[in-house]
Amino acid sequence: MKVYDAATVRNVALVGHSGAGKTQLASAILFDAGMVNRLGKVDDGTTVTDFDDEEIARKHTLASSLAYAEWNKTKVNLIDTPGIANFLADAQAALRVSDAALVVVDAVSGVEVQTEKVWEAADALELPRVVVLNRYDRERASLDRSLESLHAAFGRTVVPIQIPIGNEKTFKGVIDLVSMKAFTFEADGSSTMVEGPVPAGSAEAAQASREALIEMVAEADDQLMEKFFEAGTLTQDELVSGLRKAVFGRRVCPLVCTSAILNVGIQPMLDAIVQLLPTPADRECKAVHAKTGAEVTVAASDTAPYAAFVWKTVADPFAGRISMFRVMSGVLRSDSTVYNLTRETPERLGHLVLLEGKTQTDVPEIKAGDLGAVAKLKDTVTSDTLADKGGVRFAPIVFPEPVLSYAMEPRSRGDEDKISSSLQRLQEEDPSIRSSRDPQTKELLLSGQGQVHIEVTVAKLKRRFGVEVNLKPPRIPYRETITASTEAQGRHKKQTGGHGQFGDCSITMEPLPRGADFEFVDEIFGGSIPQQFRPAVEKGIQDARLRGFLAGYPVVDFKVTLVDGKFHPVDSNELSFRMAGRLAFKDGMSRARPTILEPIMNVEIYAPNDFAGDLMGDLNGRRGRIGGMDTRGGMTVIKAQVPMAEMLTYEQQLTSATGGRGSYHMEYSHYEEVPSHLQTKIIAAAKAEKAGEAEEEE
Ligand SMILES: Nc1nc2c(ncn2[C@@H]2O[C@H](COP(=O)(O)OP(=O)(O)OP(=O)(O)O)[C@@H](O)[C@H]2O)c(=O)[nH]1
Ligand SMILES: [Mg+2]
Repeated sequence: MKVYDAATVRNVALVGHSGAGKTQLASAILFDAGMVNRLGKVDDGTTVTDFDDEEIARKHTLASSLAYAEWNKTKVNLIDTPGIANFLADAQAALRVSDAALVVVDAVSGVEVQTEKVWEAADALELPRVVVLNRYDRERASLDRSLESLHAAFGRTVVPIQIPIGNEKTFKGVIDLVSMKAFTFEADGSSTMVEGPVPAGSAEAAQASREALIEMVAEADDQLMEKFFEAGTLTQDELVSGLRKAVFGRRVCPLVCTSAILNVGIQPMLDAIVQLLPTPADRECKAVHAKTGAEVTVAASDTAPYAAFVWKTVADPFAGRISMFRVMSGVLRSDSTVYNLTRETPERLGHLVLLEGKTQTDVPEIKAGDLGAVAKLKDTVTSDTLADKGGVRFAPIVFPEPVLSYAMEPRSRGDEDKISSSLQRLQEEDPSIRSSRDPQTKELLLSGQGQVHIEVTVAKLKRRFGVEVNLKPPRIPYRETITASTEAQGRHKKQTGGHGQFGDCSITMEPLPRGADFEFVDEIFGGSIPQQFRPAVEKGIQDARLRGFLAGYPVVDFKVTLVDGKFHPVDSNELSFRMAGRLAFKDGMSRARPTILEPIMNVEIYAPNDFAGDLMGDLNGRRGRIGGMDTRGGMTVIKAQVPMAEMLTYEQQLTSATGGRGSYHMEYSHYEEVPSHLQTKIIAAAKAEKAGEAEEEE
């Protein structure tokens, strides 16, 4: 029966820069553990964890997926995560339910931009980690150079517990520095492993590396440090138990060497995972008591009340919704009813399953600490807690706000509704996308983390839901604001036969700090405008400010105070005051010295040192402000703030300038005023667009 106790489970997420070999590594692990009977390859589209059509087509992981390997009587749960920057949120979600991270690093490139991002994410969750130096069979692979970049980025806690035998094409095994044994492989993809003594030629290097490891382990613990000073070394037992403790306390991040494609070093790595990484029972998770709000810790104990955390949802048009969860405490049983504490509603659990990529195995129950999934939950979505009333709730996963929006056009008329409903389903699966309607152009907008993210979402729409859309070029979400305070008045008056229309309001407008959006204050004393019409004034101003003043972008970061007005006992109504509000806004804007704001991005660029000068020059040309520059081994890290409008074509530029060796990460920072010569262009473009639309309508 496939039910595992916490002590026999390890939950690890494979994280790291795209192309480091996470998926291939998962594939080799599953093969060596006998979970599958051939070594699946990313390049052939035959891995367990990249099963989605879009992943196979692109040869990249686009969503986290779950698999498990049984190794030394232990269930190693593996979450293969995407390395492409646009999908970072999914890697972060995976880390939330992991007890350790396997940080996969390319032995040629060393640390890359996404390596840093996942490292930061693991730091924030206080997760122990193992560094897997993969692709060691490639030309220019180097342990020394990789260590140099790892040390520069993350400090000296990264310590080899194995050293490679052979290099590049001759890489065929590793020397384990704890057992001082050599493990060699056929390097042909088979699982054959031969254990032997340390080869004579490597004895000295192995001894020196072992001593460095012993020193780091001793340093991590005061008692061991004393023993180390007395004896000059540690006993084997002290090393083994000390290393485990040091890993757990994040004083040592062990490094192992592998070639996932040739199946070299995978089994010693699995041994290290089982021996050195904490079990769910070793770690306590933070939670909040649902009733009292008190912070509590939850232990992975089967006898505690059940509590499970949903970390991922998959929207399958046929199988329905699949919810992936971690049982944080207690036991979850198939065919039982549980309570969704977040939505405050009962949920019926059907068959609980273990996942091996897309393959499901029914299980009667899933115990504390283990990962599993269940289909067809009614109301449950990502970040929800399943636990009894009065139980504990886990903090929701924070997904990044979208940074880029594209307008979509349905290919066939009448598909609009289907697009909206399908996007809603996809949003359940990927909360970092948004869909909305542009208030000015009425176009359907799809917002996400970047171009790849949007393209993948559009491809999913087609493959899974059969709807096709055309994407228009991305729109920069400019904003407008005011820079001066002013008084303004709006009067709407119409005489049409019987009842007329009359509304009049006086307002003041003043700038607010960036990010404050919009504030409306009613400061009318007495009844110059009757209470029931005042909200209409605010509505009118809201309508108008969302339509913009200079170039059709929403006006933000200002405050309107309603100070006075007039009304007519017969002719005044809501509509009249709404119109008056609009007119007052327009009147005020003409004097409030309006200006245009643009989004500024935080950008981090990683590239080999030789390119640093060119890249800095290029950033200057993009109106970038360089915030810092650092070297990590042979790589330069540049941090800069750059307007989003200048970054739309950056990906292609960086790839061609660095021959594909540079990488970057970008996230939204804040809004800033656009220089005035560029404002003129934005205004002209908006006018041209409007004129074009008017023509179309004719
Ligand atoms: N030579 C060599 N190639 C490898 C090795 N591991 C993976 N590759 C290749 O490197 C490429 C990327 O491997 P993946 O496993 O897809 O990398 P990933 O880290 O999952 O990438 P993302 O899914 O984009 O985050 C593929 O072409 C693999 O065949 C290795 O050890 N040696
Ligand atoms: Mg992958």
